[in-house]
Amino acid sequence: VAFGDDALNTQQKYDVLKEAKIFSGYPDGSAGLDKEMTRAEFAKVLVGIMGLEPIQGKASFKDKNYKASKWPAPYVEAVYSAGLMQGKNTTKMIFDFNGKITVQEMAKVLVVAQKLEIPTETNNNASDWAKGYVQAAINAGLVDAKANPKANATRAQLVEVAYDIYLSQQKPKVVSYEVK
Ligand code: 6LA
Repeated sequence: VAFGDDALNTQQKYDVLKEAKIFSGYPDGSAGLDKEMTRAEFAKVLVGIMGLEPIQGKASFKDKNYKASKWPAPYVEAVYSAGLMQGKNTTKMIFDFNGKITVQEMAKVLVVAQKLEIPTETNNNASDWAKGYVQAAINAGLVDAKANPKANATRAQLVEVAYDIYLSQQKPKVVSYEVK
């Protein structure tokens, strides 16, 4: 792992992300690592770590109470437009922005964001659509093989994944150029 990242525990990774204004934390100052997050909250985190621009004035989804004027929409629209999240039903256009994000959904976002290779062999209890994503995340050491993929993700699990994506975005890009 680059930069000795493994030296940081989850709280320290959270502190880095909080300093970068990606997580806000709770009014009492706690990280709430045992708590869960909604899909909209995670979309907001993703916008921060991927450096996306929130998209104003648009509401692509038909979820009840999903409106361009409400806070989740610009973040949901940004991750949708970037191809990081597509929602739960692309025919009915349901995002489920108030639903809790699960471990397998988190794994999919991680794999898409990091462009991880999806293995052909899987050995996990995820839903069919998620088996490859979860296996890729397990193989990359970013999801515990013992975690229940269908369970809601904890903020601790989300911090680990968010930090990994955040770091990969901070690394200098390799620029190739031709010398004539
Ligand atoms: C439309 C579809 O097949 N959605 C899948 C899956 O791709 C979705 O992944 C994420 C991370 C998302 O992109 O929003 O969470 C919800 C998942 O829903 C799945 O269908 C139930």
